[in-house]
Amino acid sequence: MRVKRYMGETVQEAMQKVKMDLGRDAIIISTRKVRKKGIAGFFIKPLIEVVATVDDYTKQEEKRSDITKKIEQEKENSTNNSSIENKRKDVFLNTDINMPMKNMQSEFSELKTMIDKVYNTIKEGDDKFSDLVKEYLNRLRKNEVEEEIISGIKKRISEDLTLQIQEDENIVRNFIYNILLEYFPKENDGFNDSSKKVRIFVGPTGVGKTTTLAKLAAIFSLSKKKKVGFITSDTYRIAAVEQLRTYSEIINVPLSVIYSPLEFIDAIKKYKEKDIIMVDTAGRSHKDRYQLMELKPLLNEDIDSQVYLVISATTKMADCKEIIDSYGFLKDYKLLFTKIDETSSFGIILNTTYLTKKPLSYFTVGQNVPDDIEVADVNKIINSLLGDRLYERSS
Ligand SMILES: Nc1nc2c(ncn2[C@@H]2O[C@H](COP(=O)(O)OP(=O)(O)OP(=O)(O)O)[C@@H](O)[C@H]2O)c(=O)[nH]1
Ligand SMILES: [Mg+2]
Repeated sequence: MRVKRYMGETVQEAMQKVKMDLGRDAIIISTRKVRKKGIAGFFIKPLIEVVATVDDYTKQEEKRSDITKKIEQEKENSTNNSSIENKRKDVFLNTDINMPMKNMQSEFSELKTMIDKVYNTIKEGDDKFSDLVKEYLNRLRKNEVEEEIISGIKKRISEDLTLQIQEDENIVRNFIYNILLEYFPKENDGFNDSSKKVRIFVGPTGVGKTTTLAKLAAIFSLSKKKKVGFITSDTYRIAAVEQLRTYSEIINVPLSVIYSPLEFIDAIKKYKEKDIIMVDTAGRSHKDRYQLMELKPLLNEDIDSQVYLVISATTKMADCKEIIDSYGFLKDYKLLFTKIDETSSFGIILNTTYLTKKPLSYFTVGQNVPDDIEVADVNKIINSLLGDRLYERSS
């Protein structure tokens, strides 16, 4: 790993030097203003010092190919042994390399969900429910709705609907619809909502925070004629700042890059005349609590902000539970689901709302900026859970 220091008169200039020298994947370790020592230093504009590094990619590649060679060798050695012994070794090798211990917990939780599902479906074989009700319960299961929610629905059906009434599709569908509706907090963000000026987007890596922020900024600024400003604290990789800078140029929205909590407050002050300030943050692994704590200064109590927890609809529910847990330190937030176009099971949206009791804000349904975003529509989600195909693309 190479660690180097770069100086510039502005952040952009120093970053340019980093990029030229280390490439786009450079990782920024620190950025600070430096003054020349002594009294004279106070009369000269401070310089910007950026300390950056880049992972030694080739070493990693070498390591990887060493591991591959080792596996090949192990496999070759074992071809002479008995087939059972072979299989045992293969399983051992695959488990060892592809399934690190930290994933075991999530695998276990998935297995448990599967067993619950099978058990509950078998139990439904009794005479308490009509085939129609069973069909609807299975549609929910297909959408990966949590068994706890399904059990609640079954309880209400067996209490309130006789077997004869359970044959009426309208009644059954409406009954389940209304139960599901209770799980979604009412408050929704429209594109016209202007209750909060500062909007902060947080969430795991790669879920679509920056793209979503650009979509919303384009709508607010171009269609709704609002004055929008961007702030990003994602200075971890150069490519991340550049991604937002590109959007800021296309949409014609100013961008402030901040490196410290103090600069955050300054940037907010600078955007005094703006209607909406959108704050991008670095994607953080929910498994890294230390990294998550870096978000805390942005949640400054003196700044009235709306936080959006951005989650991809393609996330496995076991992982989603961990994400919700690790962002539990957020006082209040709205849920924003991305990549709805990439899934055909919508249970995650209901399950997360049920577990967090947080309202939905927006859904994103593709990569196009700004078209592929919509105000979260509870009605559409519930109908999708009940089997309608409303999020399918026509093209
Ligand atoms: N299919 C699909 N892709 C999306 C959607 N939203 C974002 N993406 C894609 O997801 C990828 C990651 O998007 P980003 O906006 O960079 O994600 P991010 O959360 O800012 O990522 P980090 O800042 O690295 O944590 C890009 O290729 C986007 O085009 C969506 O709704 N549907
Ligand atoms: Mg981003």
